[in-house]
Amino acid sequence: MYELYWAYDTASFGPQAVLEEAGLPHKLIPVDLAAGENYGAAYRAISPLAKVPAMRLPNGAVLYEATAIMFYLCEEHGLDDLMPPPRDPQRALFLRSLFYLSNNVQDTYKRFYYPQRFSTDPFDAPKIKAKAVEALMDCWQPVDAHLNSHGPYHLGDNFSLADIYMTMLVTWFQPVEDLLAAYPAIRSCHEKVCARPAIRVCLTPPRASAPV
Ligand SMILES: N[C@@H](CCC(=O)N[C@@H](CS)C(=O)NCC(=O)O)C(=O)O
Repeated sequence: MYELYWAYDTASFGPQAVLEEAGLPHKLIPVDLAAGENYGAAYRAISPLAKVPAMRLPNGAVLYEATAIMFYLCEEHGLDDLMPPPRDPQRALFLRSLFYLSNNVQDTYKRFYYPQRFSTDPFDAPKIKAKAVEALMDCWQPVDAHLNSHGPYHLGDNFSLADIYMTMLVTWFQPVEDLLAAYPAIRSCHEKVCARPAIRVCLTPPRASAPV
């Protein structure tokens, strides 16, 4: 059974969505980011940079990096519908879309969510965040253009990892309606992805613990 170190509304969405889509047995292990649990020694031994997701394989090995985990699951379980295999005609544009999302769009969110990490002066944070919003709007433009010409999904009629990754990153935009209003092809793809039962599981917030 896979053990996914996970927090709601984070990069653990991507691996969780692949596990759910493929119906692979797994256990979610919540990591309390708000309480700083990720910075404790126990979690650092799992993920040296103190990030979620991380995933323990049945053989005990631990993977981190959302894209790597998603790739691994697709390869290991032959999920060719989610990830075109080498020499598939759709493979090249698939790789472009997925790595554009993870290397550019996802990376730009760091400036929005962790502005204090980008300056020695805490008073710079509002300006860093404001600039990050501008950069995000620019980053999303090629995604919308691609979906507009190749959609409704990144691979035309075929739903794939790239769409999962896109929806994960769309949900991080605040307010999300500003992004969706500017980019109709992203909205159309995002709505299709969100309607999938497996994705709905991943979008559902965890229930608060019962009071003790
Ligand atoms: N490149 C990593 C990024 C992971 C990442 O930044 N995770 C965030 C949540 S979305 C996190 O754990 N942040 C905690 C922190 O940086 O303190 C991946 O894609 O897995």
